[in-house]
Amino acid sequence: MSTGFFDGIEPVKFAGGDSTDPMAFHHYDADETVGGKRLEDQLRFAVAYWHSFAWEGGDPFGGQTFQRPWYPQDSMANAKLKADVAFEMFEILNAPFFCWHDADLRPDQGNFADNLSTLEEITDYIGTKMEGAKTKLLWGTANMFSDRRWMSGASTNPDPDVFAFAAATVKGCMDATHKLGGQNYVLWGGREGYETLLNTDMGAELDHMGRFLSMVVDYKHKIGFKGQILVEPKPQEPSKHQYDYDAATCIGFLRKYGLENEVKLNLEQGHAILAGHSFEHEIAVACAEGMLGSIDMNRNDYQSGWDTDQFPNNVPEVALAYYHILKAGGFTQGGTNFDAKLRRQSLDARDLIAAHVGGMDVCARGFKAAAAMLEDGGLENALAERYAGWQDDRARAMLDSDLASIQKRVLDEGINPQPKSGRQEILENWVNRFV
Ligand code: XUL
Ligand code: CO
Repeated sequence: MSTGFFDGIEPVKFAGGDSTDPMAFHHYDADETVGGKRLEDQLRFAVAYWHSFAWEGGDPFGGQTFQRPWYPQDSMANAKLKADVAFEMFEILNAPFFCWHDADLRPDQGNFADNLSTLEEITDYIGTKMEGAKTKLLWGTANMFSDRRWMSGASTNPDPDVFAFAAATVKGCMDATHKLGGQNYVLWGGREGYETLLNTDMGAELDHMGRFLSMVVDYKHKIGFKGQILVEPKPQEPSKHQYDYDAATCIGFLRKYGLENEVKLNLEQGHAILAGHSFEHEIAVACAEGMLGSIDMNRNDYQSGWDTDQFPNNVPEVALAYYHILKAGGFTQGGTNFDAKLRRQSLDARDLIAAHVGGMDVCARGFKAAAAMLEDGGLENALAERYAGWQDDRARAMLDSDLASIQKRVLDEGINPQPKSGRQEILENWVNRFV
Protein backbone atom coordinates (compact mmCIF):
# COMPACT_ATOMS: atom_id res chain seq x y z
CA MET A 1 0.00 0.00 0.00
CA SER A 2 1.34 3.40 -0.99
CA THR A 3 2.19 5.98 1.68
CA GLY A 4 0.60 8.67 -0.50
CA PHE A 5 3.64 10.94 -0.03
CA PHE A 6 4.35 11.07 -3.76
CA ASP A 7 0.69 11.09 -4.85
CA GLY A 8 0.26 12.51 -8.33
CA ILE A 9 3.90 11.91 -9.28
CA GLU A 10 4.49 9.34 -12.00
CA PRO A 11 7.65 7.25 -12.48
CA VAL A 12 10.18 9.47 -14.26
CA LYS A 13 10.57 8.71 -17.97
CA PHE A 14 13.24 9.51 -20.52
CA ALA A 15 11.54 12.05 -22.78
CA GLY A 16 14.52 13.15 -24.91
CA GLY A 17 16.20 16.48 -25.50
CA ASP A 18 13.16 18.16 -27.05
CA SER A 19 10.88 17.66 -24.04
CA THR A 20 10.20 20.70 -21.84
CA ASP A 21 8.93 18.65 -18.86
CA PRO A 22 11.09 19.45 -15.79
CA MET A 23 10.06 16.12 -14.23
CA ALA A 24 11.38 14.02 -17.15
CA PHE A 25 14.88 12.92 -18.12
CA HIS A 26 16.21 14.74 -21.15
CA HIS A 27 19.68 13.18 -21.22
CA TYR A 28 19.57 10.17 -18.89
CA ASP A 29 18.31 7.11 -20.72
CA ALA A 30 19.33 4.23 -18.42
CA ASP A 31 19.48 1.79 -21.33
CA GLU A 32 21.50 3.91 -23.73
CA THR A 33 24.93 2.41 -24.43
CA VAL A 34 27.71 4.92 -23.80
CA GLY A 35 31.39 3.98 -23.68
CA GLY A 36 30.51 0.30 -24.13
CA LYS A 37 28.02 -0.05 -21.25
CA ARG A 38 24.47 0.95 -20.33
CA LEU A 39 24.40 4.43 -18.80
CA GLU A 40 22.83 3.04 -15.64
CA ASP A 41 25.78 0.65 -15.25
CA GLN A 42 28.30 3.40 -15.96
CA LEU A 43 26.92 6.09 -13.66
CA ARG A 44 25.60 3.85 -10.86
CA PHE A 45 23.47 6.59 -9.26
CA ALA A 46 22.75 6.43 -5.54
CA VAL A 47 20.24 8.36 -3.42
CA ALA A 48 21.61 9.59 -0.07
CA TYR A 49 19.11 8.61 2.62
CA TRP A 50 20.28 11.31 5.03
CA HIS A 51 19.75 14.45 2.96
CA SER A 52 16.59 13.19 1.25
CA PHE A 53 14.76 11.71 4.23
CA ALA A 54 16.51 12.46 7.54
CA TRP A 55 17.55 16.11 7.13
CA GLU A 56 14.70 18.35 8.25
CA GLY A 57 15.65 21.59 6.49
CA GLY A 58 17.66 23.31 9.24
CA ASP A 59 20.65 25.60 8.83
CA PRO A 60 22.91 27.36 11.38
CA PHE A 61 20.32 30.12 11.75
CA GLY A 62 17.05 28.25 11.79
CA GLY A 63 15.49 24.87 12.40
CA GLN A 64 13.21 22.54 10.56
CA THR A 65 11.38 23.85 7.49
CA PHE A 66 10.13 20.53 6.10
CA GLN A 67 7.03 18.80 7.44
CA ARG A 68 7.18 15.11 6.66
CA PRO A 69 4.75 12.46 7.84
CA TRP A 70 7.68 10.47 9.37
CA TYR A 71 8.62 13.29 11.82
CA PRO A 72 9.46 13.26 14.66
CA GLN A 73 12.13 10.71 13.77
CA ASP A 74 12.12 9.14 17.22
CA SER A 75 10.12 5.93 16.80
CA MET A 76 10.42 2.67 14.91
CA ALA A 77 7.01 3.25 13.36
CA ASN A 78 8.22 6.49 11.81
CA ALA A 79 11.54 4.89 10.78
CA LYS A 80 9.53 2.27 8.85
CA LEU A 81 7.30 4.89 7.26
CA LYS A 82 10.46 6.76 6.21
CA ALA A 83 11.81 3.55 4.64
CA ASP A 84 8.51 3.00 2.80
CA VAL A 85 8.66 6.52 1.36
CA ALA A 86 12.33 6.11 0.45
CA PHE A 87 11.63 2.96 -1.55
CA GLU A 88 8.71 4.68 -3.29
CA MET A 89 11.13 7.40 -4.38
CA PHE A 90 13.74 4.86 -5.55
CA GLU A 91 11.05 3.33 -7.75
CA ILE A 92 9.88 6.67 -9.16
CA LEU A 93 13.49 7.50 -10.07
CA ASN A 94 14.39 3.93 -11.11
CA ALA A 95 17.42 4.46 -8.83
CA PRO A 96 19.90 1.57 -8.92
CA PHE A 97 21.46 2.35 -5.51
CA PHE A 98 21.07 4.12 -2.16
CA CYS A 99 23.39 4.92 0.76
CA TRP A 100 22.83 5.41 4.49
CA HIS A 101 24.28 6.28 7.89
CA ASP A 102 22.97 4.20 10.81
CA ALA A 103 21.48 7.36 12.34
CA ASP A 104 19.41 8.06 9.21
CA LEU A 105 17.65 4.72 9.43
CA ARG A 106 16.76 4.19 13.07
CA PRO A 107 15.61 6.38 15.96
CA ASP A 108 18.38 7.26 18.43
CA GLN A 109 17.68 5.60 21.79
CA GLY A 110 20.77 7.16 23.37
CA ASN A 111 22.56 3.93 24.31
CA PHE A 112 24.56 1.44 22.33
CA ALA A 113 22.58 -1.75 22.94
CA ASP A 114 19.24 -0.22 21.91
CA ASN A 115 20.75 1.55 18.91
CA LEU A 116 22.26 -1.73 17.76
CA SER A 117 19.03 -3.67 18.07
CA THR A 118 16.95 -0.98 16.32
CA LEU A 119 19.58 -0.87 13.54
CA GLU A 120 19.22 -4.64 13.14
CA GLU A 121 15.44 -4.38 13.11
CA ILE A 122 15.26 -1.56 10.56
CA THR A 123 17.89 -3.11 8.28
CA ASP A 124 15.92 -6.40 8.33
CA TYR A 125 12.88 -4.36 7.31
CA ILE A 126 14.86 -2.62 4.57
CA GLY A 127 16.26 -5.99 3.45
CA THR A 128 12.72 -7.24 2.86
CA LYS A 129 11.91 -4.10 0.87
CA MET A 130 15.08 -4.60 -1.22
CA GLU A 131 13.91 -8.10 -2.18
CA GLY A 132 10.97 -6.56 -4.00
CA ALA A 133 12.92 -3.66 -5.50
CA LYS A 134 15.75 -3.15 -7.97
CA THR A 135 17.59 -0.69 -5.71
CA LYS A 136 20.79 -2.03 -4.17
CA LEU A 137 23.01 -0.66 -1.43
CA LEU A 138 26.02 1.28 -2.75
CA TRP A 139 27.38 1.88 0.74
CA GLY A 140 26.65 2.06 4.41
CA THR A 141 28.43 4.20 6.99
CA ALA A 142 28.29 5.23 10.65
CA ASN A 143 27.31 8.71 11.75
CA MET A 144 30.04 9.43 14.28
CA PHE A 145 29.75 13.21 14.21
CA SER A 146 26.22 14.37 15.16
CA ASP A 147 25.74 13.12 18.71
CA ARG A 148 27.53 15.08 21.45
CA ARG A 149 29.52 11.98 22.44
CA TRP A 150 31.58 12.42 19.24
CA MET A 151 32.37 16.10 19.77
CA SER A 152 36.11 15.46 20.35
CA GLY A 153 36.40 12.78 17.69
CA ALA A 154 35.52 9.10 17.25
CA SER A 155 38.66 6.97 16.77
CA THR A 156 40.81 10.05 17.54
CA ASN A 157 39.00 10.91 20.78
CA PRO A 158 41.27 11.44 23.81
CA ASP A 159 38.80 9.27 25.77
CA PRO A 160 39.40 5.53 25.08
CA ASP A 161 35.74 4.80 25.89
CA VAL A 162 34.74 6.84 22.85
CA PHE A 163 37.23 4.84 20.75
CA ALA A 164 35.52 1.70 22.06
CA PHE A 165 32.04 3.10 21.29
CA ALA A 166 33.23 3.98 17.77
CA ALA A 167 34.67 0.48 17.18
CA ALA A 168 31.43 -1.12 18.42
CA THR A 169 29.38 1.21 16.21
CA VAL A 170 31.40 0.54 13.06
CA LYS A 171 31.19 -3.22 13.63
CA GLY A 172 27.40 -2.93 13.78
CA CYS A 173 27.28 -0.78 10.64
CA MET A 174 29.63 -3.12 8.73
CA ASP A 175 27.47 -6.10 9.72
CA ALA A 176 24.34 -4.28 8.50
CA THR A 177 26.05 -3.22 5.25
CA HIS A 178 27.20 -6.80 4.67
CA LYS A 179 23.74 -8.19 5.41
CA LEU A 180 22.19 -5.85 2.81
CA GLY A 181 24.78 -6.75 0.15
CA GLY A 182 26.47 -3.34 0.25
CA GLN A 183 29.14 -2.82 -2.39
CA ASN A 184 31.25 -0.44 -0.28
CA TYR A 185 31.69 0.69 3.31
CA VAL A 186 32.58 4.38 3.83
CA LEU A 187 34.30 6.22 6.67
CA TRP A 188 34.07 9.99 6.74
CA GLY A 189 35.82 11.52 9.72
CA GLY A 190 33.82 14.67 10.39
CA ARG A 191 35.21 15.01 13.92
CA GLU A 192 38.52 13.22 13.26
CA GLY A 193 40.59 16.35 13.53
CA TYR A 194 40.83 19.22 15.97
CA GLU A 195 39.38 22.53 17.07
CA THR A 196 42.67 23.75 18.59
CA LEU A 197 46.19 22.34 18.63
CA LEU A 198 46.45 23.61 22.21
CA ASN A 199 44.56 20.53 23.45
CA THR A 200 45.53 18.04 20.72
CA ASP A 201 48.20 15.32 20.57
CA MET A 202 48.18 14.94 16.80
CA GLY A 203 50.68 12.05 16.64
CA ALA A 204 48.67 9.93 19.07
CA GLU A 205 45.38 10.74 17.34
CA LEU A 206 46.75 9.76 13.92
CA ASP A 207 48.13 6.49 15.29
CA HIS A 208 44.75 5.67 16.83
CA MET A 209 42.98 6.49 13.58
CA GLY A 210 45.42 4.29 11.63
CA ARG A 211 44.95 1.40 14.04
CA PHE A 212 41.17 1.82 13.92
CA LEU A 213 41.15 1.63 10.13
CA SER A 214 43.33 -1.50 10.25
CA MET A 215 40.73 -3.10 12.53
CA VAL A 216 38.03 -2.18 10.01
CA VAL A 217 40.01 -3.89 7.25
CA ASP A 218 40.66 -6.97 9.42
CA TYR A 219 36.96 -7.21 10.23
CA LYS A 220 36.02 -6.91 6.56
CA HIS A 221 38.14 -9.98 5.81
CA LYS A 222 36.88 -11.83 8.88
CA ILE A 223 33.23 -11.58 7.81
CA GLY A 224 33.99 -12.07 4.10
CA PHE A 225 32.70 -8.65 3.09
CA LYS A 226 33.61 -8.22 -0.57
CA GLY A 227 32.90 -4.49 -0.74
CA GLN A 228 35.52 -1.77 -0.92
CA ILE A 229 36.52 0.12 2.24
CA LEU A 230 36.58 3.83 1.41
CA VAL A 231 37.65 6.94 3.28
CA GLU A 232 36.18 10.30 2.30
CA PRO A 233 38.51 13.31 2.32
CA LYS A 234 37.32 16.71 3.56
CA PRO A 235 39.58 19.50 4.81
CA GLN A 236 37.39 20.99 7.52
CA GLU A 237 33.79 21.48 8.64
CA PRO A 238 32.64 20.48 11.17
CA SER A 239 36.19 20.34 12.64
CA LYS A 240 38.52 23.29 12.14
CA HIS A 241 40.97 20.83 10.61
CA GLN A 242 40.24 17.25 9.54
CA TYR A 243 43.01 14.68 9.20
CA ASP A 244 41.54 13.32 5.95
CA TYR A 245 42.22 16.72 4.39
CA ASP A 246 42.30 15.81 0.71
CA ALA A 247 43.11 12.86 -1.58
CA ALA A 248 46.87 13.30 -1.35
CA THR A 249 46.81 13.55 2.45
CA CYS A 250 44.65 10.41 2.72
CA ILE A 251 46.95 8.48 0.41
CA GLY A 252 49.96 9.43 2.53
CA PHE A 253 48.07 8.35 5.66
CA LEU A 254 47.05 5.01 4.12
CA ARG A 255 50.65 4.30 3.08
CA LYS A 256 51.98 5.18 6.53
CA TYR A 257 49.67 2.59 8.13
CA GLY A 258 50.17 -0.03 5.38
CA LEU A 259 46.58 0.22 4.13
CA GLU A 260 47.23 1.40 0.56
CA ASN A 261 46.12 -1.89 -0.98
CA GLU A 262 43.05 -2.24 1.24
CA VAL A 263 41.38 1.17 1.31
CA LYS A 264 40.34 3.50 -1.50
CA LEU A 265 38.81 6.95 -1.65
CA ASN A 266 35.26 8.26 -1.85
CA LEU A 267 35.74 11.71 -3.36
CA GLU A 268 33.20 14.50 -3.02
CA GLN A 269 33.02 17.50 -5.34
CA GLY A 270 32.13 19.95 -2.56
CA HIS A 271 34.98 18.72 -0.35
CA ALA A 272 37.45 19.18 -3.21
CA ILE A 273 36.31 22.82 -3.51
CA LEU A 274 36.70 23.37 0.26
CA ALA A 275 40.27 21.99 0.01
CA GLY A 276 41.06 24.52 -2.71
CA HIS A 277 41.11 21.91 -5.48
CA SER A 278 39.00 21.17 -8.52
CA PHE A 279 37.05 17.90 -8.44
CA GLU A 280 39.06 16.56 -11.38
CA HIS A 281 42.27 17.29 -9.45
CA GLU A 282 41.15 15.04 -6.60
CA ILE A 283 40.03 12.34 -9.04
CA ALA A 284 43.31 12.53 -10.98
CA VAL A 285 45.33 12.23 -7.74
CA ALA A 286 43.37 9.10 -6.73
CA CYS A 287 43.53 7.58 -10.22
CA ALA A 288 47.28 8.12 -10.46
CA GLU A 289 47.59 5.85 -7.39
CA GLY A 290 44.88 3.38 -8.42
CA MET A 291 42.82 4.47 -5.41
CA LEU A 292 39.60 5.87 -6.86
CA GLY A 293 36.70 4.10 -5.17
CA SER A 294 33.50 6.10 -5.59
CA ILE A 295 32.24 9.68 -5.78
CA ASP A 296 29.79 11.99 -4.01
CA MET A 297 28.53 14.23 -6.80
CA ASN A 298 27.31 17.38 -5.12
CA ARG A 299 28.50 20.90 -5.61
CA ASN A 300 29.23 23.74 -3.27
CA ASP A 301 28.26 27.33 -3.79
CA TYR A 302 31.47 29.05 -4.93
CA GLN A 303 30.62 32.24 -3.05
CA SER A 304 29.58 30.86 0.33
CA GLY A 305 32.76 28.97 1.34
CA TRP A 306 30.94 26.22 3.23
CA ASP A 307 29.54 22.82 2.42
CA THR A 308 26.20 23.63 0.78
CA ASP A 309 25.69 20.09 -0.64
CA GLN A 310 23.70 21.10 -3.71
CA PHE A 311 22.68 18.89 -6.59
CA PRO A 312 25.10 19.16 -9.54
CA ASN A 313 24.14 21.64 -12.26
CA ASN A 314 27.36 22.41 -14.11
CA VAL A 315 27.82 20.13 -17.12
CA PRO A 316 31.39 21.16 -18.07
CA GLU A 317 32.64 20.49 -14.50
CA VAL A 318 30.88 17.15 -14.33
CA ALA A 319 32.23 16.21 -17.78
CA LEU A 320 35.85 16.73 -16.71
CA ALA A 321 35.30 14.67 -13.56
CA TYR A 322 33.85 11.75 -15.54
CA TYR A 323 36.57 12.14 -18.17
CA HIS A 324 39.21 11.25 -15.58
CA ILE A 325 37.06 8.46 -14.13
CA LEU A 326 36.48 6.94 -17.57
CA LYS A 327 40.13 7.28 -18.49
CA ALA A 328 40.95 5.20 -15.41
CA GLY A 329 38.48 2.51 -16.52
CA GLY A 330 35.22 3.76 -14.96
CA PHE A 331 33.58 2.59 -11.75
CA THR A 332 33.89 -0.98 -10.57
CA GLN A 333 32.13 -1.24 -7.20
CA GLY A 334 31.78 2.53 -6.73
CA GLY A 335 29.19 4.86 -8.17
CA THR A 336 27.75 8.37 -8.24
CA ASN A 337 26.14 9.20 -4.91
CA PHE A 338 24.10 12.39 -4.65
CA ASP A 339 25.29 13.58 -1.25
CA ALA A 340 23.03 16.54 -1.94
CA LYS A 341 20.10 18.18 -0.28
CA LEU A 342 17.24 20.38 -1.35
CA ARG A 343 17.31 24.07 -0.53
CA ARG A 344 15.32 24.59 2.67
CA GLN A 345 12.58 26.46 0.81
CA SER A 346 11.97 23.45 -1.47
CA LEU A 347 9.21 21.98 0.64
CA ASP A 348 7.37 19.69 -1.73
CA ALA A 349 7.67 16.00 -2.56
CA ARG A 350 7.89 17.15 -6.18
CA ASP A 351 11.05 19.17 -5.36
CA LEU A 352 12.73 16.04 -4.03
CA ILE A 353 12.07 14.18 -7.27
CA ALA A 354 12.97 17.16 -9.49
CA ALA A 355 16.31 17.58 -7.68
CA HIS A 356 17.32 14.00 -8.45
CA VAL A 357 16.00 14.16 -12.01
CA GLY A 358 18.11 17.27 -12.64
CA GLY A 359 21.19 15.79 -10.97
CA MET A 360 20.93 12.56 -12.95
CA ASP A 361 20.42 14.49 -16.18
CA VAL A 362 23.41 16.79 -15.60
CA CYS A 363 25.59 13.76 -14.84
CA ALA A 364 24.34 11.89 -17.92
CA ARG A 365 25.04 14.88 -20.13
CA GLY A 366 28.52 15.35 -18.65
CA PHE A 367 29.25 11.63 -18.86
CA LYS A 368 28.30 11.51 -22.54
CA ALA A 369 30.56 14.47 -23.24
CA ALA A 370 33.39 12.71 -21.38
CA ALA A 371 32.87 9.50 -23.33
CA ALA A 372 32.83 11.45 -26.61
CA MET A 373 36.09 13.22 -25.67
CA LEU A 374 37.74 9.89 -24.94
CA GLU A 375 36.43 8.34 -28.12
CA ASP A 376 37.68 11.25 -30.19
CA GLY A 377 41.11 10.76 -28.62
CA GLY A 378 42.28 14.33 -29.27
CA LEU A 379 43.35 14.97 -25.68
CA GLU A 380 45.02 11.57 -25.46
CA ASN A 381 46.97 12.23 -28.65
CA ALA A 382 48.09 15.67 -27.44
CA LEU A 383 49.25 14.13 -24.18
CA ALA A 384 51.12 11.33 -25.91
CA GLU A 385 52.79 13.87 -28.17
CA ARG A 386 53.83 16.05 -25.20
CA TYR A 387 55.53 13.14 -23.46
CA ALA A 388 56.81 11.43 -26.64
CA GLY A 389 60.45 12.21 -25.78
CA TRP A 390 60.24 9.68 -22.96
CA GLN A 391 59.71 6.89 -25.50
CA ASP A 392 63.35 7.34 -26.53
CA ASP A 393 65.63 4.59 -25.14
CA ARG A 394 68.25 7.00 -23.88
CA ALA A 395 65.63 9.07 -22.08
CA ARG A 396 64.28 5.99 -20.29
CA ALA A 397 67.74 4.70 -19.43
CA MET A 398 68.36 8.02 -17.66
CA LEU A 399 65.82 7.05 -14.97
CA ASP A 400 68.06 4.11 -14.02
CA SER A 401 71.28 6.11 -14.01
CA ASP A 402 72.63 8.84 -11.73
CA LEU A 403 73.36 12.56 -11.63
CA ALA A 404 77.05 12.23 -12.59
CA SER A 405 76.40 10.11 -15.71
CA ILE A 406 73.59 12.40 -16.75
CA GLN A 407 75.86 15.42 -16.39
CA LYS A 408 78.49 13.70 -18.52
CA ARG A 409 75.91 13.03 -21.24
CA VAL A 410 74.70 16.64 -21.21
CA LEU A 411 78.31 17.80 -21.68
CA ASP A 412 79.24 15.14 -24.27
CA GLU A 413 76.14 15.63 -26.39
CA GLY A 414 75.78 19.37 -25.83
CA ILE A 415 72.13 18.89 -24.72
CA ASN A 416 70.37 22.26 -24.84
CA PRO A 417 66.55 21.91 -24.50
CA GLN A 418 64.27 24.17 -26.53
CA PRO A 419 60.96 25.13 -24.76
CA LYS A 420 57.75 23.96 -26.48
CA SER A 421 54.24 25.35 -26.16
CA GLY A 422 51.95 23.71 -23.57
CA ARG A 423 49.05 24.56 -25.95
CA GLN A 424 46.61 25.11 -23.07
CA GLU A 425 44.23 27.37 -24.99
CA ILE A 426 44.12 24.98 -27.94
CA LEU A 427 43.25 22.11 -25.59
CA GLU A 428 40.60 24.18 -23.80
CA ASN A 429 39.04 25.03 -27.16
CA TRP A 430 39.10 21.36 -28.00
CA VAL A 431 37.24 20.42 -24.80
CA ASN A 432 34.70 23.17 -25.43
CA ARG A 433 33.52 21.39 -28.57
CA PHE A 434 32.19 18.54 -26.42
CA VAL A 435 30.57 20.37 -23.51
C1 XUL B 1 29.82 15.23 4.95
C2 XUL B 1 29.70 14.10 4.01
C3 XUL B 1 29.09 12.87 4.58
C4 XUL B 1 29.70 11.61 4.07
C5 XUL B 1 29.16 10.38 4.74
O1 XUL B 1 30.32 16.37 4.38
O2 XUL B 1 30.01 14.21 2.85
O3 XUL B 1 27.73 12.92 4.34
O4 XUL B 1 29.49 11.48 2.69
O5 XUL B 1 29.32 10.42 6.12
CO1 CO C 1 29.93 12.96 1.20
